[in-house]
Amino acid sequence: AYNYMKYNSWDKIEAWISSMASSNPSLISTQVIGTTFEGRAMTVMKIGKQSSSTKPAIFLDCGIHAREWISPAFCQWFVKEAVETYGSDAQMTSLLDQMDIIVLPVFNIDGYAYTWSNNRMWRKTRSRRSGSSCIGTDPNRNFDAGWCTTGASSNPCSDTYCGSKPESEVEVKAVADYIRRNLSTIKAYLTVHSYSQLLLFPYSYSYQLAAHHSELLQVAEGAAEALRSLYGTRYTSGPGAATIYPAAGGSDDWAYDLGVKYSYTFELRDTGRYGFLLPESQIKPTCEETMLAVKYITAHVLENL
Ligand code: 0X9
Ligand code: ZN
Ligand code: ZN
Repeated sequence: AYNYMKYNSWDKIEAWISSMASSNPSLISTQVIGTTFEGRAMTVMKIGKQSSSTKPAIFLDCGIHAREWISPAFCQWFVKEAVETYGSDAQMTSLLDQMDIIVLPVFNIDGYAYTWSNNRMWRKTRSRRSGSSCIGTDPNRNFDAGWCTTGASSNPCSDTYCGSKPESEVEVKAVADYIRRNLSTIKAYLTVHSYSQLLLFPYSYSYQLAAHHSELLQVAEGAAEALRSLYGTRYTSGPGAATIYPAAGGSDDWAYDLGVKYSYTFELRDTGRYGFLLPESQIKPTCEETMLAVKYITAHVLENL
């Protein structure tokens, strides 16, 4: 059986995506949305009860940053829980009856594979460009949202390199194209990072408050309270710029400005003791508590369709 309580290599995750889809055909369909710089297929899993009409959807991605291993572990956990609890858990059942959750289990696959093979602390993509021997762009600085104006670097050797232009990274372009193509159905954008125990929403490229600031804050605080109810884990909620740091080119700000109102970035456990090297013993509790926050947000999105 698949071990959700361990970190899994890309090869294992890739095989898991296929096997989950083939063993749950009534709940999961897959679609390849692009190819990474090194040629790996980017596959999204659409989770939801099949319907003849197009359902509203939530886009959930994990693994934008390669070294944040708890993030892909959460996307896998989410899919497992969805499949296991559909039909028994009332909230999950009504969610999947009414909406589709589109899960991208690993956004930055090349970077993730590199953290397994060469450098555990790699963050960026693995793209090469002429004129520099340094490799990779920060995918969360490469979206077209105040691109490279603050908290990002134009130096290709930096860990926060914004790329040669917005969407220069094929992985970013693939996700942005998918969301643009499906914009009329996508009601929320959730992206999972680590670490710091934060629930962030726009803006990060500016200190300006989002048009829906008070609703976004209220939902974030409710989600953080739900998360805390399980093991007492404390999260801080707020707009990215003021809560973590100003940083342009992020997926959350981009999705929000495109029109996806409920746009949130999770920064999962911990607050720095283990940081990116979160022990496997914390995978289950971290994922279980995060499920409560994600379900809280989805319930709010459902109420406001
Ligand atoms: O800096 C980031 O991209 C995220 N933190 S991390 O430690 N996982 O790298 C925070 C992203 C917040 N949102 C934006 N900056 N748009
Ligand atoms: Zn990150
Ligand atoms: Zn609500």
